[in-house]
Amino acid sequence: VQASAASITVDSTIIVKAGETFDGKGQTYVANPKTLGDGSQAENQKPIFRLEANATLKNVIIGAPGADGVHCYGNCNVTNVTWADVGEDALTLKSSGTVNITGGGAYKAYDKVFQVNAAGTINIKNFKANDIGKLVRQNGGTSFKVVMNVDNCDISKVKDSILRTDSKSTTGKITNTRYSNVPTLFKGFASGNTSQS
Ligand code: DGU
Ligand code: CA
Ligand code: CA
Ligand code: CA
Repeated sequence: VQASAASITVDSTIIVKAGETFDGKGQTYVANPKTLGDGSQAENQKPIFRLEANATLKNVIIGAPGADGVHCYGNCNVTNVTWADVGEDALTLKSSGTVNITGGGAYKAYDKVFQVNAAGTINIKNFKANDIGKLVRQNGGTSFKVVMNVDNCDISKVKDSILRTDSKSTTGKITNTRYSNVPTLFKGFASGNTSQS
């Protein structure tokens, strides 16, 4: 990890070990495009941060290139993390658990912000998103159950939808949230599995 005046370039994924907290103190972290990924839509880029079970990431700005953002292996807490220019995606749940995203925001996501590749729960609270494809996407074609909750968020300029799944057991709930320029709130859910208030 090399520090510069403006940002910290990450050459190899920063691992936050089980139960530990990484506090970025408001500094900006960017991927080394040669080692982690260029933040394009190419798959198989590496994350800037890998959170092991029950790890916490807080007070971080992820700048460009964002590569594959943050990977969570089990429960994780992501507090006051802002993706200034989302790379391939912003955060992925890689193995089952509960992801709590509180505060922060995501901007300039060509496609997905939060990618869910394992059963679990994603709680998004007090979060802003602008200029995105989708806020949450359960991995296409999967049928495991994901509980998606969005509360007190501010979401604007969305191309596709806020929450999207192909799973008939997945649920989506949006409360107390402001939208502008959002074509669809929920896509692919079974009837009765969504609520908005
Ligand atoms: O099915 O799993 O886009 O985690 C194909 C792959 C793909 C994932 C996903 C991700 O869906 O790579 O970024
Ligand atoms: Ca992807
Ligand atoms: Ca982007
Ligand atoms: Ca990805």
